[in-house]
Amino acid sequence: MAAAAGLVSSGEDVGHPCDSSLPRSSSDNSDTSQTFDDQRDAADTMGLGGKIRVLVTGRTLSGKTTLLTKICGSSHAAAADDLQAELVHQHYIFHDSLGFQNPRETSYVAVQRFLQTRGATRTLPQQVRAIWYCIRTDTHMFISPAEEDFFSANMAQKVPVIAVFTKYDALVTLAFAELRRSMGRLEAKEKRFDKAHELLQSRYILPLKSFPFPPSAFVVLKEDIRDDTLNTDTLLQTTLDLTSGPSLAPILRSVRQNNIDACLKHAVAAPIDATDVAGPLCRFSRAATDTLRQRPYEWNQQAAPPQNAAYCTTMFCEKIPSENPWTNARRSEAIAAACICIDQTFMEASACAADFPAAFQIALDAYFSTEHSPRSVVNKEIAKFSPQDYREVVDPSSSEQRLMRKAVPKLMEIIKAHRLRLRDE
Ligand SMILES: Nc1nc2c(ncn2[C@@H]2O[C@H](COP(=O)(O)OP(=O)(O)OP(=O)(O)O)[C@@H](O)[C@H]2O)c(=O)[nH]1
Ligand SMILES: [Mg+2]
Repeated sequence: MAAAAGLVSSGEDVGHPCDSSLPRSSSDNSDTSQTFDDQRDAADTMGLGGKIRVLVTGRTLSGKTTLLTKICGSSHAAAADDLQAELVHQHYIFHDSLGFQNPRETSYVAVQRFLQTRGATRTLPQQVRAIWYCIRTDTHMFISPAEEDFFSANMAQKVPVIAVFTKYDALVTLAFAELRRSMGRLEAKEKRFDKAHELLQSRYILPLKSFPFPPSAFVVLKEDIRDDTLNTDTLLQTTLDLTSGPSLAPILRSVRQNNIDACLKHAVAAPIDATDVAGPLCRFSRAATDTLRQRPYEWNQQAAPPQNAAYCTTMFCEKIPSENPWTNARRSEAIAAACICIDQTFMEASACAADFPAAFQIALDAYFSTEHSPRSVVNKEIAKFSPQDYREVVDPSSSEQRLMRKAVPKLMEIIKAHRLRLRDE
């Protein structure tokens, strides 16, 4: 028999993070050893040797649980209907979903929620790093409504998807039957594998590739999954290729973004009453630096020493001079400007500028530039706040009866909606 598993095609290139349109700071000394870099982050992560979290999902009765039982051992079957259950393998942590055919099924909605929740987590080990989307090839439904939805609506977001074709023996039998209509038994037997490969391409792979968010790779399990001879080497190697090195960069970026966003509420709420408008800058910068510092694989510590907050405060105050007294709107504009520029610096500019202050200066210049003027759009939205937005009310999202100002969540929404992105993704 042919190889047990076949990689049909794979791959998605992630460009170098510094191949960007970001203007270089004049102080850039091109000493790349001192710069923050997504790719180096990715390399560091590999060195940590953490297990890779994989979601196994897809078509009903496509052999997902059988496959995982084979890979992880027989104890798995008992937890097969619990998506949260972790199946621990030497190098992987698997989650086994119940299958679906239609996007309205509860198991599909559960997968959707699971991916959203995991996507919002703040450490790499908590993130789903790959999805095995299993598709059985023994039925007449080549592409299901669930697949149409999954690969059109970008359900996987930044997580690479491997389409895993199962029950391939049935497709070979079908290929043989089709060939028999026009040729003798011996000839059909000889040509049945080529014909099955052709059917796989035309009925499954080409339609899947035509979706807006297609799988990153396609793997065929050519043997019966229940057989002892099942070989999963290609599947596991493809998973490793898609979850390490440069391929990891989008997930690392999203973890970093989640961490910065976690600091945002405090960065907005604390200074909204304060007279010192440089406060948001320092608070946000310190909180974000401290948070990211705890996770060395997500942040290069050298890139943001704490004293940088002081340099950045000076630069910031040159753009927004102190006012006495501050109006609510002016204070909100300053908070938004500080948060947007710091977010930009942590997320992008420091990947290419010489150091944190240089990167922050680039962000400030872009935000305050008259050419693009993101600042004017943000300020127009802040101008729509009413005086009541700045008064204290009970925070409905808090379990304790905590007081907050409506302006805080509104400002957070505005900041998130107007992230300053200078680099072409
Ligand atoms: N012919 C054939 N049958 C298989 C293969 N793998 C699994 N099966 C059978 O297919 C049926 C479904 O297998 P499961 O592993 O439970 O499938 P699943 O995808 O986990 O199903 P759900 O969780 O209900 O979506 C079982 O009866 C298996 O014994 C295979 O490679 N070939
Ligand atoms: Mg199952």
